[in-house]
Amino acid sequence: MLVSEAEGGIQTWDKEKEGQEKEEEEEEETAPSSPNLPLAGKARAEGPAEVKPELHPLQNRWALWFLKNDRSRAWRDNLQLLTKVDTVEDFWALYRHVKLASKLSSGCDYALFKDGIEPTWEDSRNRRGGRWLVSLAKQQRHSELDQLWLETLLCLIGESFEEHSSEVCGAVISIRAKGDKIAVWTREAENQAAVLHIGRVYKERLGLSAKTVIGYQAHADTAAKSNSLTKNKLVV
Ligand code: MGP
Repeated sequence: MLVSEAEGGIQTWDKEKEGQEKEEEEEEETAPSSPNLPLAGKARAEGPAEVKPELHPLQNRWALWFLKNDRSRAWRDNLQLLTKVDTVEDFWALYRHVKLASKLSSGCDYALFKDGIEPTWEDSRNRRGGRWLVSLAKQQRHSELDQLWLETLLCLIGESFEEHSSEVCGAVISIRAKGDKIAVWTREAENQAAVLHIGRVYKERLGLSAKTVIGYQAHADTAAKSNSLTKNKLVV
């Protein structure tokens, strides 16, 4: 199965299930479920009322995507939606459940995007946008990659960019032999104030030194490029 590299039991997201979950919650508290499947609805339905854990809702629902590069297929066909989370508890259940990014093989990506936005340049909410790109040296995979990705995820779900958090679409980690990459995608490359604010906060949250420069690139430029170098619209 395509996603087996990323996870050991998460069922891939099934849109039809979305409607069914509510019904199941109401009528079947004891329905068997995968102990590893992070579903807020089930957690809410379980347990006697007095010990019901309090769940902490996220401001947005987020979808985790996985991409395993199979060159025999179209790029979009390699993209798979794993699951969605909308509480802090579900986020941690998911994070603990999937493989660390550093353990994925080259060519794989994880992407965490707001529900409803696909992690593609073509999605209408990304089309005019771009990304803050953190390019890592090969040796950073073992020392820093997982920590940087976790911090990126926490910036997203914690809505860390103040009023500009609404500009954030998601983030992608790309495992590559030539050097791994982490990027935060925003929706409007021309919205300079928001892009700069997000870049500055993000760089600080990652703990990057002042002399490390990260660049913001428009997806339109990345998609049109003929080599790996896309010009930076902004740097911090
Ligand atoms: P990549 O995975 O973003 O970077 O894009 P990688 O593998 O480091 O390669 P490099 O070109 O940056 O050095 C690899 C290729 O995947 C792209 O050249 C596209 O062919 C395809 N691709 C990546 N993305 C994010 C998209 C996308 O959003 N839409 C489409 N149509 N193709 C994409």
